[in-house]
Amino acid sequence: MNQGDLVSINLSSSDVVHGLYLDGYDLEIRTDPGQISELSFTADKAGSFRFRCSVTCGDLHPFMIGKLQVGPNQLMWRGAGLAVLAALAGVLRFRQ
Ligand SMILES: [Cu+2]
Repeated sequence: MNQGDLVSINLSSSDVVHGLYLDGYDLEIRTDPGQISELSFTADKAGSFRFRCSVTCGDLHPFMIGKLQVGPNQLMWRGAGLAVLAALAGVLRFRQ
């Protein structure tokens, strides 16, 4: 996944109430047993963000963790690189 992508999370539970809290983005959803909760957002920050269950749900609660990896916006960097190359080409042409 890259910066600028739309992220859609469907959270479902088959036993008790669970939640999902995403660090860095400060987003949270909860879901009841048998239900599906949906969270959509634009991944506008690049980096590595931890998420965890936000409801104390049982013995395995501390292990309900994960990581969301958002890569840099490659199109933006490619665009910036092309702009630099174009500027250099312009400078070199002026020197001749
Ligand atoms: Cu939990």
